[in-house]
Amino acid sequence: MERYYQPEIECASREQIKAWQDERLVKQVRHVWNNVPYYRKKMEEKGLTPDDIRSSDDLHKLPFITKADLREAYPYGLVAKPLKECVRIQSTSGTTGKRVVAFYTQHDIDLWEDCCARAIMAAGGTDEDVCQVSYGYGLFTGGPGLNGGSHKVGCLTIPTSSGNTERQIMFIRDLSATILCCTPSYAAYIGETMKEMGLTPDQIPLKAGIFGAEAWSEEMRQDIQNTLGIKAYDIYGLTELSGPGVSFECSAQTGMHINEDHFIAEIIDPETGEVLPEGSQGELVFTSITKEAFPLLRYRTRDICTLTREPCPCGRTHVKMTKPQGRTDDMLIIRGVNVFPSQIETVLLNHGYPANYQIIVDRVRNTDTLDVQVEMTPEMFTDNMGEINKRQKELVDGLRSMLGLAAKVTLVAPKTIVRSEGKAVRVIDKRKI
Ligand code: DLL
Repeated sequence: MERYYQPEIECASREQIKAWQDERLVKQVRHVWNNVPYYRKKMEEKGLTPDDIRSSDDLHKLPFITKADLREAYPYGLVAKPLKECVRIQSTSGTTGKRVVAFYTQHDIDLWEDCCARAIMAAGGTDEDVCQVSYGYGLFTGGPGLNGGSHKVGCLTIPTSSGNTERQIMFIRDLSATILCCTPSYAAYIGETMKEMGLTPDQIPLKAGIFGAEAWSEEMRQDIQNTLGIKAYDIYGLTELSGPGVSFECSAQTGMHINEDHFIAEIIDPETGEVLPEGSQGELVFTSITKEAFPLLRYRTRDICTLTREPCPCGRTHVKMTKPQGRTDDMLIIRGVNVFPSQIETVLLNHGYPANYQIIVDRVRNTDTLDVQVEMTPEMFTDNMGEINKRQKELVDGLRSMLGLAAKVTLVAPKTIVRSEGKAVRVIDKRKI
């Protein structure tokens, strides 16, 4: 049976959703115009005033906002509420440049946690469940977001945060956790550790997992589902918009419903900025229409995906996004060919390898090189060079037909590639361009 947290919203008619979006967008534009000089300036540069935005049909007129804007306005330049009304910040990991700091009023936190509660109930969660939150807590939004959602559903919540994998497994077993929330790469690692401890899926009480914060393929989903004996649901979000729960998967497991009462989604051509028709693949752009402290209008996520409003068997009416195929800034251009790490992962998993791999890109004598290091499982491990060469060649062929590119593949011994407890680092680009 499909479960909803807020059925009157999640299953509302398309007309009702559009009416909410129209009204909230108009209000939001006035809010930022009145309270954020940075936005007002950007709108003025385009010759716009709030009167030009009368409904969501006018959304395309507004300027985009990008990560560069967020950095320029750091730390307080985009805050739309007096600081005394803000109660929390969260922040991205910020591997390059300045961190992005997002602000929340109590109302913003409430709505964010509602979105996470919707995700948990869509994964079958109820107040009878024990939900272990193994996303990192702290500045990262994963732990706090799912923690709040779990409380709203009424689950018994175990805030383990990430790390200490054997203790994670101990809690899952001792406290009979039924739902696990963490990154997919950490879920795979937990599964691997359970196997090493001699545990089979039927000895583990888990029934569902809510995994996101990084790209993961369908093949990886199958792998995790089999190892943990659960149904694995995807969840998407970003700090700039609140955190996890911007969209989430339902029982159909065919894309993630975007919480359209809070976010308006568009797909644009990343080169030209032009809005693309429904069904086209492109860059996802979000406008947050209910956030008070840190509202973003037409924020370019750099995530690449497709939107669909085909009716969903779960009964939810909100638009669905496909799993992000990658990020515009994740895409590697290797000898002129566009390569997404997710394509490489698909080839590896299709050949029976686990998702423990590293992609090393370099430039040698003006030519790009692509080296994929792939870990063997203990069962497939061999030191027979003939056998290793044969398997490496199979993967090279598989990658050539997926990417149209010659790659070098190196099979490495089990446990050589560092495991991730949060977001996995798959790509090392050594090129200095
Ligand atoms: O990763 C929020 C989150 C936490 C989502 C827990 C889901 C679960 P950031 O650290 O700001 O926020 O990173 C946001 O991560 O733009 C995507 O590129 C990527 N991402 C998030 N969820 C998914 C997903 C959190 N399900 C960036 N699939 C986003 C693929 C994802 N990529």
